[in-house]
Amino acid sequence: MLTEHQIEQFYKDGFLLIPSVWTKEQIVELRHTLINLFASEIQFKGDTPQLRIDIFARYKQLHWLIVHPPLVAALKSLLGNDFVYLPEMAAHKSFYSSWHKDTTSQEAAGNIFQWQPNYLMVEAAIYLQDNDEYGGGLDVIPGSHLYPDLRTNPAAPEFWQKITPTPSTYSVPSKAGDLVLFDFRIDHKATLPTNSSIEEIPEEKRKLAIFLACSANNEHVVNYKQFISSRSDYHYLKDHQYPDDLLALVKHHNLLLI
Ligand SMILES: O=C(O)CCC(=O)C(=O)O
Repeated sequence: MLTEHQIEQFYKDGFLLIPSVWTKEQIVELRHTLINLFASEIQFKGDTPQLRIDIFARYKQLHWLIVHPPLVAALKSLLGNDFVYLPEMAAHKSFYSSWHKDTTSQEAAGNIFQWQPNYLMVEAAIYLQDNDEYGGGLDVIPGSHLYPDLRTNPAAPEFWQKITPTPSTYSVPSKAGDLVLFDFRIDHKATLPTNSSIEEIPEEKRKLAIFLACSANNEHVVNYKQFISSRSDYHYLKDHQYPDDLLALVKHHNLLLI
């Protein structure tokens, strides 16, 4: 469960680092699971050598993760006891995104519901290595979840220019086992290695990460699902179904998965 101070910090900064949500043994197990997953042949349209999508529908060995009590407690504190897991759950291997908001695409498509006062969608990021000179974590612009999107809104540059102090970047110092929660609207990117090229990163430090999209339980869940279902790269959502054993597990824990 998060403290009031942590919740305030999240609302102010747009992200929160929560230490030691997983044990060292669980991180070793997750790294092992993901290494095997990425070593196996691509089976599903939309997957790539760096990306596996819809991971909870497809991989039973990961089911325990979404009912992991410390994760669930953190999400309930922030999003409410009836929070919703969204159908956007992925694993990354050696993938490095550049600056964006997770609302950039929906905004580019003309949606504005992400700026409604009750909108609250977060990404629960599980980085399976420390964020250090090899990268492997998240860079953010603290506070930018409240600033307009520079990529979609013509008025944004003028807005950003007037902000004091000038917005700056911050590399979240996460350790393997920590949880990073970030608002979909925060400007963020993957932390790059500082001393080596991506190819030179030692195997045990190779970036592996899992992202779970979650929301407060309100009308924007339907808005977002409608938006992603309309995207051609989310073809897995056509006739999407979770397996019965996952639905039973989630129900047993009084959680919601749409
Ligand atoms: O690649 C990363 O580590 C950052 C995650 C990200 O950009 C995203 O989930 O939108």
